[in-house]
Amino acid sequence: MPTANPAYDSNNVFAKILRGEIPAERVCDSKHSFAFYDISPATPIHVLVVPRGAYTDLHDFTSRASDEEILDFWKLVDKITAEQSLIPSGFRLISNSGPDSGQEVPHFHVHLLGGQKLGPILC
Ligand code: D5M
Repeated sequence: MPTANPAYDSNNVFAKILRGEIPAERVCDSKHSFAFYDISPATPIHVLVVPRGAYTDLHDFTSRASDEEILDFWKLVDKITAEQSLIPSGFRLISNSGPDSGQEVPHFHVHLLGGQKLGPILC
């Protein structure tokens, strides 16, 4: 993994989950990535997928992570949605990035939402 981004706050809640300092309800994991249930689900199934490395947002992840980490991450997303059939009748993938998005936790993550008929994308 590359040198930590100086803008990365290692005290964020997902960093603590990854270090095992606070609990999370695991969905599945892989060498470079971890998936767990959102603590305040917006839909009946609401999973968060994070890389284990210290990346603040999508651009930070894509520009600094290795190809192996990036492939591992998207493969885990695909495993949850396709192989594991956790969200069998469709899902939505969202990643908040930067202040305008309302990103609360400054560790790159994607939300996998499903388990109900979803309405139009919110603005
Ligand atoms: O979304 C951050 C998400 O992280 C938000 O949906 C709540 C969730 N969250 C916060 N703390 C926890 C813990 N401890 N476990 C599981 N989920 C958590 P964002 O895209 O940053 O706005």
